[in-house]
Amino acid sequence: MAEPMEIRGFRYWPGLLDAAAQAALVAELRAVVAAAPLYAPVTPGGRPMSVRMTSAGRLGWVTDRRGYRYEAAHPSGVAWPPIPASVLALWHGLTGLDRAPDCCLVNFYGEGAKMGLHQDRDEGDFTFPVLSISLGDEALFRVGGTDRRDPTESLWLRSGDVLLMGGAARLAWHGIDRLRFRSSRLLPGGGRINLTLRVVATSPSSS
Ligand code: MD6
Ligand code: FE
Repeated sequence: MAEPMEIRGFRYWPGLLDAAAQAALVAELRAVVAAAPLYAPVTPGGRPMSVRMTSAGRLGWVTDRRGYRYEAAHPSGVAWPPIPASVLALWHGLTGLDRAPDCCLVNFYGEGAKMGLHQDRDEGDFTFPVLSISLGDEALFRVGGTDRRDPTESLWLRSGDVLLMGGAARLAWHGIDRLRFRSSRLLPGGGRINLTLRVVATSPSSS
């Protein structure tokens, strides 16, 4: 595996997935979305998010008026589909962990979508890292420190890029400021997919 770059404690592999691997992953994600359709989430404060969302795995991350949390089923009631094998292989290869992730959160960004600065802290154990895979259009990722007021820096995430947020960076603030819509031809209608793999650790998963 190529040596990663380091950015604010994140490990970063630009272009880790080649065009064929990206296309194969999109095909696997079409099956995920067919089983568990993308939906438009709402924050606990009642604000609609601009990204559409679904999950694969034992647990899915959801948000609605009842709060941010992990659930065993899609809002429609269907079980989340399994995490694609190629995604699990990346997780194990890059993290070196035997433990499988519980959740693969799938975020879809259409034209104009973004994600506010946040920490990922709905999991039970922050000693496990979060692995992020970007597909499709380029997106401006902003990353700071563990304090909301820490200075931030920005980088353009491109299709096939992979980031690992662990150690001191596990609780770093981060977000997506904007997209260069249609900067990639991976998705015929344009847009961006981001996958984040998480260990939720509320109970052991099979690995
Ligand atoms: C995104 N990523 O790239 C949003 N979270 O669309 C995240 O929120 C993220 O890249 C945890 C770890 C890595 C990430
Ligand atoms: Fe995040």
